[in-house]
Amino acid sequence: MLLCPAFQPGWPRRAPTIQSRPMTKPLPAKAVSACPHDCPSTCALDVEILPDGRIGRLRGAPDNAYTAGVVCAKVARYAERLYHPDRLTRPLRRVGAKGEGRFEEISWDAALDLVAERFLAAEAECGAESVWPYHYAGTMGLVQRDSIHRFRHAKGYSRQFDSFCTNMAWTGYVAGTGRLAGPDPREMAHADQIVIWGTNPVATQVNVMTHAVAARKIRGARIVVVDVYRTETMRQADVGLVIQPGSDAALACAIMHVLFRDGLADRDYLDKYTDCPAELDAHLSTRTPEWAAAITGLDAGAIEAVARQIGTVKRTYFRLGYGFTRSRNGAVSMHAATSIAAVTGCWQYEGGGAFHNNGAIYELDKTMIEAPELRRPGIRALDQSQIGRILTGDAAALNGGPPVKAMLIQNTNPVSVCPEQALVKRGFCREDLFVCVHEQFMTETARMADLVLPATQFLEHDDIYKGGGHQYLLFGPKLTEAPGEARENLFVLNELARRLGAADHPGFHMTAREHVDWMLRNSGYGTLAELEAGRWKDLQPDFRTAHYLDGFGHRDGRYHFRVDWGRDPAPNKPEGEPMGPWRSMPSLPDYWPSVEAADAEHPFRLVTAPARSFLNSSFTESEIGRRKEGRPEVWLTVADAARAGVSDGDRVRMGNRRGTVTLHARVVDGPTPGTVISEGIWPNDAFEDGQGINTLTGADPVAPYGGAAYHDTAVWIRPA
Ligand SMILES: Nc1nc2c(c(=O)[nH]1)N[C@H]1C(S)=C(S)[C@@H](COP(=O)(O)OP(=O)(O)OC[C@H]3O[C@@H](n4cnc5c(=O)[nH]c(N)nc54)[C@H](O)[C@@H]3O)O[C@H]1N2
Ligand SMILES: Nc1nc2c(c(=O)[nH]1)N[C@H]1C(S)=C(S)[C@@H](COP(=O)(O)OP(=O)(O)OC[C@H]3O[C@@H](n4cnc5c(=O)[nH]c(N)nc54)[C@H](O)[C@@H]3O)O[C@H]1N2
Ligand code: SF4
Ligand SMILES: [Mo]
Repeated sequence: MLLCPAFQPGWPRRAPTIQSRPMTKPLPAKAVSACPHDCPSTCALDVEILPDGRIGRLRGAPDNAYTAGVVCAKVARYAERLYHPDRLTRPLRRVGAKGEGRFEEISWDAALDLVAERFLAAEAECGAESVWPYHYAGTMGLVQRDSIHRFRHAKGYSRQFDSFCTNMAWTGYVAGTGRLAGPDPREMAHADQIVIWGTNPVATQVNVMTHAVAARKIRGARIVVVDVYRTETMRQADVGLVIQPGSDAALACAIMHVLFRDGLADRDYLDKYTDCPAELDAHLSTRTPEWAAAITGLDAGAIEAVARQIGTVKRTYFRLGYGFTRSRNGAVSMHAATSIAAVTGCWQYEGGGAFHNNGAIYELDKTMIEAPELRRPGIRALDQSQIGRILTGDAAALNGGPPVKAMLIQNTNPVSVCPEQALVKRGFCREDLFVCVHEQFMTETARMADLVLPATQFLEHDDIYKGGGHQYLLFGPKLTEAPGEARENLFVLNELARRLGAADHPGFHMTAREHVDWMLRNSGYGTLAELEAGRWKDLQPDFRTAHYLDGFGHRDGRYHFRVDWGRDPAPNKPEGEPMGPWRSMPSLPDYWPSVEAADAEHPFRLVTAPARSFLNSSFTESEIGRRKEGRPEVWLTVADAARAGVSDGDRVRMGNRRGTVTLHARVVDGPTPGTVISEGIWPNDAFEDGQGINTLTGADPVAPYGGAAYHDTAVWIRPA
């Protein structure tokens, strides 16, 4: 396989460092903001301004009812990231070989001219679709994240199918409810039982714990956690269920079986609010606890017990995460877990129901930011998870269009976070591919670029944020100057559009504040001045709406146990694109054995769960975070370690047909036999041979229409 120098050990790893310039403008003593990171909590922040004008500690706003004064440790010490000596501060042009890491400084004008020239050349050679603006959610700010769509539509560049994160989760939830919204997340504090399913909030969205623990303190609520290993969240739970990866639907079906069998299903509720309860009851008659025990690895008694608890406690709040949907059967699992709440009818009660994400409540008019009216018909969408296949010329992944010849990348670090990493790296090594990366740090993706542009961080630009895990709209103003010549995403896109002769749309001539104000006014939410004065806007729907007491989101107003996966709403599918492998999906809740199963050659199933001190690939620049996380490891049980012939602390190799990584073994108790865990998306160069964890994960599209199954990978493990 072709390997660039950048991916061979021993090459320079660090960017040229330029110290950030000292602050000159005086600032108020305290300021407000919102966390921009890709995290459902979207915390309201109080920002401390030190006497010398620099940013001090960040704290959770105590008067925000969801944040309630709590933020995670990595954001509390944000000054470390803001003033990090490795911040990019000048535009850099590659002078060495691709990926070698040698750059020279150039001016912004020269840099932007170069991008425009290369984009026009690609367009002339292969058509506009050969340019692929590539992005994700490094910032969740709506202006700085989504303006790239206005840019792509104005030029007719390739569209992007966002498949990293939310597809299976959102699709599975909406298949049941018909709408991506649920009971007020603050109601968790009024629950008598909280089922935290397939998420590790102590690490990934700390505020869930605030409200769950409040319920325990105030009401003596029981906390149940379903995961595939003993996470920090499970350690704080009253009941912990450790199951086989990808087996959640079996657990959910057995719970519903017991509810029907033992008269714990709410028949009145089912008749009034659901589509086919009798059919579901009959279908589940063979999905017994014993049946599920064999699939999940739990014992049947434990399933009976938790089913009884769920059936008898009316105020049960299901907090359903993303983790358990990152499997090839993830949408089916999410739908099955959500369906439990419809069988017990707990939706009717305060503190009851099933919550995943509140995306549907905002109804924002983003047309000025995204300019959908400029979109030309027939432009292909490219799957962000399949960038490796796309850049190496896979015809199916190219979706009937030309090769990709030029890219602008903002807000994401694909060389680290994408599946099939070996292919991704090979693609970025292509000499005929022009890549411009706009970044805060010299990430592994930036190091592969022809041109690197320095980006602002959230305290250095204006933007607006909405909480997926709550119901607030929040503004985060520019509070401090960026180091050196770092510029916001909006600046880059507007300037490029101008140079490319595509800046007719008024959105290319507005500041971030003007965009926010326009969006608020046109969405019926007042003005930016009003939002700033009130600090945030609480958009929680009323109780009856949030609990679906006037009907669910489907046209018939009912919760759907029966799903037509090929035709039902597909919340993330790009318009006009085909479905994925949906045809064999079960139409009623069921265990669907479509996971990447272990076999004789790959006896272990790997889950790549998040690390507490990192957020995806962000915060890996933090010395404190790296120290806390230690080193890349694979965690396995004593029996599995023996089976692999390795011991605690050993250097080991872990691999499959996609590649091999080298890391250290840690023996833990917890996962079911055959399940191994590797926490964190460590930088690739934290691994001995530069091959990161996503070398092992697959980019095959997950049912029903695509997505990445990051926690569903069969591997072998050997002594190194
Ligand atoms: N093995 C494994 N891989 C995974 C996952 C997993 O669980 N396991 N999770 C997947 C998931 S859910 C996701 S969402 C993806 C996310 O993966 P990424 O999209 O890479 O996520 P982030 O680290 O949040 O952000 C990427 C970059 O955005 C940059 N950035 C932040 N703000 C700005 C800005 O204002 N402007 C510009 N230009 N850049 C900015 C940051 O510096 C950072 O380098 O990873 C996926 N990859
Ligand atoms: N500290 C930190 N916070 C983060 C992130 C991070 O990387 N680090 N990432 C951010 C992003 S982009 C997102 S999308 C969210 C995601 O946050 P979550 O919704 O929490 O999802 P995941 O992080 O993918 O995984 C959560 C848990 O799911 C478990 N899991 C994996 N497979 C299965 C399964 O088959 N069944 C069950 N029951 N459990 C399973 C994992 O072991 C893990 O403990 O977090 C955000 N917050
Ligand atoms: S918990 Fe999430 S939203 Fe809150 S500060 Fe941390 S990363 Fe940001
Ligand atoms: Mo994500």
